Amino acid sequence: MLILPSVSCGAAPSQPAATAATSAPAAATASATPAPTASPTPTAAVATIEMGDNFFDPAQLTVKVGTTVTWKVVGQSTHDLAARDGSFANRTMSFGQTLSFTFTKAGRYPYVCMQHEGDGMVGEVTVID
Ligand SMILES: [Cu+2]
Repeated sequence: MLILPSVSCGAAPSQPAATAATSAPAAATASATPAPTASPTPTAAVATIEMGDNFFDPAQLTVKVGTTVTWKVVGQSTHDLAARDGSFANRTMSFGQTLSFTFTKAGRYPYVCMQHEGDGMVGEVTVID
């Protein structure tokens, strides 16, 4: 339904007729900026370890120094993380929650889910130069 304003010859002589038409926001945002969209930075190394219900996937992972590893809970249970050397840890995490840790030193980093260590929910990240 369309209702047209039926004010043909109103009693308002001071109508700002077409003055507001010049300040319309033009489409100036479409300037051709050559954004470097197709250049995935190869320096930011990342890896993901999924935390299922009572296992890490992958349980064994080898990364290079400087890699940021993100653990993500994909199971329905809650889980936690604890590196045996204490370099990273997180309390109870539920579905979708993550913990990221950047490894800056080479070495082996065994870790566990403290709740399910007895069920074999253990993993290890090996960091190489
Ligand atoms: Cu767990």
